Amino acid sequence: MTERTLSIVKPDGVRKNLVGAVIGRFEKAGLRVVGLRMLSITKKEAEGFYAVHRERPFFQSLTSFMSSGPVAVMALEGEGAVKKVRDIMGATNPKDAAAGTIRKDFADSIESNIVHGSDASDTARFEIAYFFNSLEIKDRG
Ligand code: 3AN
Repeated sequence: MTERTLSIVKPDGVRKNLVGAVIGRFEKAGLRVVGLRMLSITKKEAEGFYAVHRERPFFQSLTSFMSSGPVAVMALEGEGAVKKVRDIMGATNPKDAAAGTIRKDFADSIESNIVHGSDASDTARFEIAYFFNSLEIKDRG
């Protein structure tokens, strides 16, 4: 099924000059970039984005990290896009990530793990709408 997902090159990925490398891996896997922006999000905006993790012990640290520098936010479209992106990213903790995944190759820790990808199609709809307006990306209808 053709679907959309949201990915973010996190502040550590931008600091390490990995924006192109991350997008390249997605494109090589057949995903199309349908929305793309550089943003510097505030702590409050990061808290809104990660609201589902509000009660988790790492919430404050995660939202501080996500607002610590610019991020590259993108909407990707393709066959099974949600799972494809998560497979290319690798496990949340780079120590557990499979060889050849973005997190295995580039991430320093479970928090500074280079990249975000939506975990399901409905989450993706919320996350894409959080960062892109209707001038930038249209509903597929
Ligand atoms: P994923 O990004 O692989 O879907 P989630 O949704 O469980 O992982 O977690 C969201 C983000 O929170 C992760 N990308 C990571 O940066 C951070 N995170 C998850 N677990 C931890 C943890 N135990 N300690 C610190 N940060 C964490």
